[in-house]
Amino acid sequence: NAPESETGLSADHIELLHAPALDMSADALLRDLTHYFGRTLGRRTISKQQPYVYQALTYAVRDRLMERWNRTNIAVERADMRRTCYMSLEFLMGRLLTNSLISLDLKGPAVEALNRLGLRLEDVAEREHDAGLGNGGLGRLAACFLDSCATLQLPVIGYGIRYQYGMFHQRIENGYQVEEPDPWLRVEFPWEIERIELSQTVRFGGHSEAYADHEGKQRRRWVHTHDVLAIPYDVPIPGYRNDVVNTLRLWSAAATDEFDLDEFNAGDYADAVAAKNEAENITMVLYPNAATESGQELRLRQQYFLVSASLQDIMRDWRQRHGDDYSGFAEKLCVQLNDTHPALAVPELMRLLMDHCYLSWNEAWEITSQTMAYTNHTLLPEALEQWPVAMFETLLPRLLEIIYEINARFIQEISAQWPGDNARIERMSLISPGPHKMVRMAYLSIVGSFSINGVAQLHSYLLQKGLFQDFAELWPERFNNKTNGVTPRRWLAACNPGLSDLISSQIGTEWTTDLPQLAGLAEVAEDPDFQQRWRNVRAENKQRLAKLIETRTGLTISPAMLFDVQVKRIHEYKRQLLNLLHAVYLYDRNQRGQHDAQLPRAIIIGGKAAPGYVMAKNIIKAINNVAKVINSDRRLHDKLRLIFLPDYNVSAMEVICTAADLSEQISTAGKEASGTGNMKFMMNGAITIGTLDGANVEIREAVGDENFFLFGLTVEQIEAQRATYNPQEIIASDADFARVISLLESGHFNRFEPGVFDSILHAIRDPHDPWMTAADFRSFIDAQERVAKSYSQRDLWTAMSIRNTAASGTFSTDRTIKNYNDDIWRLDTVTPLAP
Ligand code: B1H
Repeated sequence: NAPESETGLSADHIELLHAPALDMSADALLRDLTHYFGRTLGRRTISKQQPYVYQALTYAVRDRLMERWNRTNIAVERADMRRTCYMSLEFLMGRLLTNSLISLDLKGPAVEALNRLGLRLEDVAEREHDAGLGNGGLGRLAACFLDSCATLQLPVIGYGIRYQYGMFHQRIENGYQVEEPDPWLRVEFPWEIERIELSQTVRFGGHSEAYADHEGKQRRRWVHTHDVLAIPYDVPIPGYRNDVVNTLRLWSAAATDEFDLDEFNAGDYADAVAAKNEAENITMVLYPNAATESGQELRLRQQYFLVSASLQDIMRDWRQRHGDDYSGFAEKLCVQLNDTHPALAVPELMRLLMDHCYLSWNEAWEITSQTMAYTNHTLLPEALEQWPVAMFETLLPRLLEIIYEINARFIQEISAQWPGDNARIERMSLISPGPHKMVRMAYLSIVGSFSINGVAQLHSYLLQKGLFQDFAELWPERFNNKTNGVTPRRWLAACNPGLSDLISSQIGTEWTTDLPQLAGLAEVAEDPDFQQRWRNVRAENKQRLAKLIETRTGLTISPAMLFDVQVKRIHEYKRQLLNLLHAVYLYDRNQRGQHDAQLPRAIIIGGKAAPGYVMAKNIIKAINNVAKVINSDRRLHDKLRLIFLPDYNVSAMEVICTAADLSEQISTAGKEASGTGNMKFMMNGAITIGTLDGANVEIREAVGDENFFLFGLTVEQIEAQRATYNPQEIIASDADFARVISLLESGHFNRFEPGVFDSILHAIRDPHDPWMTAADFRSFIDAQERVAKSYSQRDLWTAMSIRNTAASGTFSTDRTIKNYNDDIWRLDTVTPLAP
């Protein structure tokens, strides 16, 4: 028996709760900041370039999060609340300081504290590196979800990987993309708390064998494995002014303390230690593929590492509260799989329940398939993950056995329902046929989940009609839609303070947590005074973006121009090429003195290409070449500019989305699952030019056709015209299009670089072009002419802009998360313990 402490608690388990809650005033913040700056960080002098004031302020803010974090966790634990684990290989968090200050209602005090040091919050916040642990939409969605879960008081924990190197930085050299590493942890990341006491061991390799337990029961175990240590780092996720602080738990790989004794005894001590380095490689780098280029064994290791460490963490927590009774597991826990990247959670939970907890197959399967839920994010067949069976055999032999067993039982189920339908079995099998057998991760996810959702109405519909048709026929009740959103805290309140204040002056401040209230702005859409104030704010924002562009490219643009913006990953289906064709078209008309082309316009394009995606890199080169010619033509200076903005990321978007007039959402219909940039632009008052694809469909419905520039073929038309698609003929029969193509062919944009446009021209003219760029050219040009006409009517454009913001209320992740919770998670809300 442990001795009684003075507090009367047993000494081996004292909960050391904080003394009085910390002061939230500017004075207290300044005192703490000074303490951390001088005493903890050991710095004496403040300089603009250093990160130390930022770090000291972050420590002070973190202290204030910490007490709320504890009080949230205690409340969840005491009530043994049902929880959701959001499992994702990507969390694209961006910067955290401003967001945390706003959530804690500490922005005013922070501004004041810094003012007393002669500093501005914007400058200090700029010192923070983006946490770039994601590629694009999928990773940023996960980050927005965490914000909304905390704001809605839902006990949701994010599980991810703490990559040493995040998304690469992009430089442009002679028009080409050059990748540079992002060693974001080089300067300490002050938001994380290492929790080495919660480390887990993850196994790889070895083999699976049968054995008899002490009762003589036949069991299986995984032996002779190479083990890797998983160390968790927790990041606090504050809700908006509600004292809730949730957790993002990121795993980092390290070598275990054990040595290979054979090598050790052979005297190769140093080699034995050095070999341990390999373990750390697992979490070294984020794979920069927006649409999978799969097959890399290290990527499979990452996926299993995340899944196994997280599920073991969940099991440890479970045993603490429930011992060996797993009967209520699925009632207390939901695991949401962010695409198929963590799909190994299905066989891994089976393994843990059977091999470690000694449950039967049926018991384990009941729990697993009632716990997992799967979100699909893409219809592109090339992005559907498959892993070679051969890779499983060497890397994850025990999991492969379990996958085979899941498949065998699943095929029995199909045979029972469709006797003799072998074609169906082959179509639906978790293992693809052929000499190089593959595990189909999407099918594994579907079979192992009670809910399967797409990310926009159209996308979910197409999933059920196409890609997953067989499964939707078998289990229609499992399929549902959850249209994406974005968090209005980061994507309006924090990034656009000018517009936020204007909005609040009109409709009050509740919109930050009840975004549909923005609808109240429609009333003043035509009010001249409000319109003027709206334009003033936007003009300031455009100035800010112009400055960013000047810093990054040296090019100056006038805020009087129409800011026509397309920022997103570079991919053929997103059709940056179509945008480029329009730029060349405008250039050509300007050269010929055509009057309708005189609307001053700055076309701004930004985005990264996957390093191995040659075509995407060629598109970047082409944009830069055309830009160079346009931008060096003095006569065009105030009329047309084309800008490629390098190193597009979350914090760039925080500037860009507040300043765009026109939002380019021009993917081939049926290819963009949802899009979320489209929502950020709309919320901040940009008007969309777009196809009927992804969430554009819902955006247009919400704002009305008269406030949206629609163009292009529909999904049905695309599919109907594909067989007879003849781009050469389309080009030949359209004089403007023909001029654009011949200008690109002429060498005008690549005088001393023959051939750099060849692959692009070939793709546009290819009758098998999957993206059918030529098919939408004329319709796009016409829509752009409507844009120009509307923009030249100042008041009309302002009204359209206000109406877009007013109609964006449904695109908050608060709404998305409520949908997830109502239909899938069914969590109660947590009230943090009172201080
Ligand atoms: C989306 C991805 C993705 N869909 C593979 N799929 C990856 C696929 O590293 N990989 O292997 C990474 C990401 N990302 C995007 O998800 C969709 O294209 C968008 O339309 C959608 O808005 C977003 C969020 O749902």
